[in-house]
Amino acid sequence: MPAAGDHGSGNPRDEQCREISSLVEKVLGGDLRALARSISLIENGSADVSEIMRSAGATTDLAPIVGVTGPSGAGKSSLVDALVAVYRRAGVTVGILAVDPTSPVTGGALLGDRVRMSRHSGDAGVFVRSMATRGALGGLAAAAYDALVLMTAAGFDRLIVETVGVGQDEVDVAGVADTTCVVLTPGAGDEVQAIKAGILEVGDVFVLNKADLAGAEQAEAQLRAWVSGAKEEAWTAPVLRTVATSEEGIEELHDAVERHTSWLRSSGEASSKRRALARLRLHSLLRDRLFRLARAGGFDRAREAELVEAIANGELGAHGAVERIIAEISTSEENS
Ligand SMILES: Nc1nc2c(ncn2[C@@H]2O[C@H](COP(=O)(O)OP(=O)(O)O)[C@@H](O)[C@H]2O)c(=O)[nH]1
Ligand SMILES: [Mg+2]
Repeated sequence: MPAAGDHGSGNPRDEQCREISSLVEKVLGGDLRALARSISLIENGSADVSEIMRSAGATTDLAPIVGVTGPSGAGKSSLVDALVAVYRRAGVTVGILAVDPTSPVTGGALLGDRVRMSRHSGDAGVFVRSMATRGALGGLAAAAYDALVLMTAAGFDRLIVETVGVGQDEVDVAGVADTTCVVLTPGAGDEVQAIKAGILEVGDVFVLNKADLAGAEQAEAQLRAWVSGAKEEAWTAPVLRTVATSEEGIEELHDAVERHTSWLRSSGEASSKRRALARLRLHSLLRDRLFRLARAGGFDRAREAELVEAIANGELGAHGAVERIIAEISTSEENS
């Protein structure tokens, strides 16, 4: 807060706040460059993130989020590109977030994505953004969510999150989506077998892409068997066959996604999903903030190294170490 008598001349904190609110003002007005800049701040774990998100307001009515997840090379970006074309024909605007925790932003996978999405470049109704960092405030899923909130604030009707790979990070990010499409291909049997449990659980729509390749029939049968054996729920996850490159099955995919979106609303599932997500975000942001507080309060890397050493040597239990850290932070708080 500015001190009393401050006339705004040169208080850097004040200046910063004004800058952030003017940036967010532009985002709310649909300025895509401002949107991109804000997302960069989020991605870099900037100290201004809380201020940005506060200024953007509590966007409770987030645009529906479609998650597209599955192994690398399955055709996710190609499918997203084709799906976006269907939305655009209906006049629906789309914000896309491609999340790849494994590669830097300049990496090959994302570069490929940009090329595949290039047909929509120049269309102001489509916003494509990559996000790669793990360092973001509250983790990748929280950063992805904040980016999607800003896209909603900028006026996009539909949001799509493409997550590369199928590790825990990606499943977490997929958890942000309202409707998760799991994309698989024929001949990826072994790979799929290994990750089966995780993806079967998160999938609302299953897509067997590259249905033009040999083995599509068997792969589809296998996938159907797995899906029907998975969780028993009110929503029956459809299994669709697509050829993203020639846009076969894309209208069906679009319809399945829209059907799931309507079902979420009518069944009340949407609000319980949002509530679960709100709790998750709250926890991850709180953990992150408390950790930063600890860092600022004396639990620096040197102190951390000492404690780690002590725990590893058996001189101190991890629980005992945490007690000490808390005591040390409290002391530093009282002295400040
Ligand atoms: N034969 C065939 N190739 C496809 C299909 N969909 C995508 N591809 C190709 O598969 C490769 C990987 O696609 P991409 O969309 O980048 O996959 P992602 O890594 O899952 O995003 C590209 O060369 C695409 O042209 C399909 O349905 N059939
Ligand atoms: Mg891709």
